[in-house]
Amino acid sequence: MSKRFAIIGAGMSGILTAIKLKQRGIRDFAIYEKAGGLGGTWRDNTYPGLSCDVPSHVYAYSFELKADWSHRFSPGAEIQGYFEGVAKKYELDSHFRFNSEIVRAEYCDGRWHLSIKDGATDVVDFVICATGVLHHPAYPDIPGLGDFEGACFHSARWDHSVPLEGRRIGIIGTGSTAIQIVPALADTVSKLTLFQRTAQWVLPFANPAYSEDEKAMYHTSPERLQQSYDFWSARFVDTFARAVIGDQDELRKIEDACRTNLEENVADPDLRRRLTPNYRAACKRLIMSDTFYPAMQKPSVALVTDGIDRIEAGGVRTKDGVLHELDVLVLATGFDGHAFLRPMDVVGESGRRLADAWAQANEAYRSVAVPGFPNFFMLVGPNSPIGNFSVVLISEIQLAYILQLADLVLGGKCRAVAPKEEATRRFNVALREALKGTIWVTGCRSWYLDRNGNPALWPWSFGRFRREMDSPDLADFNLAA
Ligand code: N01
Repeated sequence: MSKRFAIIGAGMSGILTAIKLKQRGIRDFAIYEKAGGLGGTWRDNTYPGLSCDVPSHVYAYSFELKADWSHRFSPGAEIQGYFEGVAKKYELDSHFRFNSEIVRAEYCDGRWHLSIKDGATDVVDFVICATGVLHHPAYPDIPGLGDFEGACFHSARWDHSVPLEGRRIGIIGTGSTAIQIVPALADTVSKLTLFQRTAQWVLPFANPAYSEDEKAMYHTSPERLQQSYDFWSARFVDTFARAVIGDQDELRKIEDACRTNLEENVADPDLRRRLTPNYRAACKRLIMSDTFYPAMQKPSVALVTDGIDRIEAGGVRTKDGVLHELDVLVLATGFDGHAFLRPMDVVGESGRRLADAWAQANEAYRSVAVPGFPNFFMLVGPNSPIGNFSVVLISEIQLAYILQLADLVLGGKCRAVAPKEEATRRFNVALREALKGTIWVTGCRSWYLDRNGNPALWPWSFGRFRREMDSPDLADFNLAA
């Protein structure tokens, strides 16, 4: 009997999974998506200035490189268009089940029984969760948030019906998102107030447009396109990825570049002081921008560093007593990067709940599987190397690993596969130990850190990730006969 797969999530990882299943001749699968369309983060985020902070040539499937990206870091709408185009090319339409949130997945009699929010059900042999990381908006716990009388929305839920031209806009937060919004709006609004709780290190990365000649060159020469993919991949691996896990030389170069950027590009000493972070560069996700500092010095833009006391009908009142009057308030306050599959109720063998297994911490075996949850896999799960590399390549590597495990079942070697408790514990002990040597735990607050203060990232090199994910060590798995 053929085996059925459910893919949960129609973003980058879900589309990838569907393509790879089809390429293996597997047709019996559905892609469940709670929203009304595909694209994940690129569907949800539409804020002004949105672009990828990973170069376009590497933010693409390795088997589906795109020659005609408009910019080195392409705009969000273009990336969304890329995923829509790829899904169309691979004829995934009939597999999508939009507006179909899986609320429960229960392993029963050797199969996964899925309950969808609208009451529908499905029974499958494999579940591959592609539910994303930066997916659940984090709303700030600031008194009076509901009292504001103007328009107020999260950056990932941008309300495009709200006019911005000539109006007073406030932005809370100074992460990658806010730092893209500020330059995009600085010339449109009458006043833009950026409420900064913590300053950011900013690496000056230019975002040139690709010329028509360059696009034509990449189009006619797949080798050159591949070279560009390899170049940007290697650049990440050799610099940034090494720095964050402890290469002090690389880290120093990044710190120097950030400091020089601030010193050379922010003229006013007081503004420079207020934009100077008090923690080490790359402790938080590093910001790449050469437009943020110029925007912050425009007459229409104000930086507010006094803490927020409360939000009132007319605007934001800071702790110094000043009311910053606003027409629109944008919450660029990030995401809960630790929710993973939640709020889905996942029940594995012997009634074991994922919520209980993860009550203390999200612990997985090499980010992709959890003991007691057979034939159930995750892409970009806990401790994936998301802080250091292109998430697309990470997902491809993890999926190739997962499909090798699925092959054991598909090939009749076993009925079900799940990691052993002991192997998972061993992996997580080593992980915690290695995380102590990373830049992420050097004393800053960031979305990387879980409630125990542990970064949800991969603390080793990219080479090690590739090696460990090349093929499963079957001694670490229970193969049910
Ligand atoms: O969110 P963040 P983000 N009062 O968590 C502040 C990816 N990304 O959406 O630093 C006041 O980084 C908070 O302050 P502090 C990228 O991986 C990718 O900007 O905690 N302020 C911080 O400044 C990125 O890392 C792209 O003190 C409050 C900000 O809100 C990740 O998404 C583009 C507050 C949150 O920053 C998240 O970035 C954009 C409060 N109560 C983002 N609560 C692309 O490549 C929070 N803050 C497309």
